[in-house]
Amino acid sequence: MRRRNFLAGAGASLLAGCNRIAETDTGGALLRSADGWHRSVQRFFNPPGALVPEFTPADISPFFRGNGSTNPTNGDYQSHVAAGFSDWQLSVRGLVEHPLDFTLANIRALPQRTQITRHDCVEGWSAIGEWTGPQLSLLLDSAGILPAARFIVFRCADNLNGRDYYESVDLVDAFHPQTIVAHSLNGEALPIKNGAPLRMRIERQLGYKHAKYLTGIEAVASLEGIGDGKGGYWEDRSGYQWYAGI
Ligand SMILES: Nc1nc2c(c(=O)[nH]1)N[C@H]1C(S)=C(S)[C@@H](COP(=O)(O)O)O[C@H]1N2
Ligand SMILES: [Mo]
Repeated sequence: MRRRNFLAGAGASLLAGCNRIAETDTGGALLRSADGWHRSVQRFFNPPGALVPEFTPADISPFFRGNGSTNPTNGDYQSHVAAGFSDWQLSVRGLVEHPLDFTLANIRALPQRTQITRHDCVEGWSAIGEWTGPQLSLLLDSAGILPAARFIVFRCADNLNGRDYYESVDLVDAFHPQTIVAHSLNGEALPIKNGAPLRMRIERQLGYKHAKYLTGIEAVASLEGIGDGKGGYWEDRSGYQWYAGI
C-alpha cells in the first residue's frame, strides 16, 4: 500500500516534467493516461513475472470477510446453491480458437496451484487466505488466445445495484503464475460470501479485480461496449483505476 501511494505522488510530479518523454512515440504511449503510467512504472519496479509474497499456514486470517456481493439473489444463483453448484459452468469465449465450457469437475481435474496470499481491499482492510485452483493460463492456453486479444474479461453471476459485476485485466496479469481460478479457500470449497463456486485470484491486483461468482472468461480486443467501457464494475461506477497493481 505504501508503494502505491508513493507511486501516485511521484506520478503527479514526474508527469509535470515529462514533456520531452511525451514527445517520443514510446513515451507518449506510456504517458497517455494515468492508468497507463501507473502500469508502466509499477512494472518497472515489479516486473511482469515477479511474484507477490506468499505466506505460511500460521499467517492465515481466522476469518476472511465477504465484501460487495456476499449472497447473490438475482438470476438463477440461488438454484445453483440449492443444487450444490453441480451444474455450474465456466465458459471461455471471445477471441479464442476453441470456445470451451468447464464444469467444476473439469476445473478440479486440471493441475492445481495453492497459494497463501494477502488480499487488500481499497476500503481499508486486508486478510490472508489460502487459495487453490488452476492457473488461468491453463484455461487460456487450452482455448488458444487469438493474436488480436488484448484483455481478458471476467463475467460474474451477481448483479449489484442493477449492474452485472464484471472485471478485466491485460494479458500480462492474465498469464501471471499467481492468477488462478480458485475453487477453494483454506482447503474448503469456497464459501458463498467469498464467491462460490469459482472466483478469480489476481494476486498482483487490488481486491475489486478478483471477480467472484465467475461464469465466463472472454478474450477481447477492446473494453469498449462492455459495461460502461472502463473495464470493471467499480471502474464504471466510482472511477476506481482499471490498473490496480499493488
Ligand atoms: N462478483 C463480484 N466480485 C467481487 C465483488 C463483488 O461484489 N462481486 N467485490 C470485490 C471486492 S471490492 C473485494 S474487496 C473482493 C472481496 O472478496 P471477498 O468477498 O472474498 O472478501 O471481491 C471483489 N470481487
Ligand atoms: Mo474491495
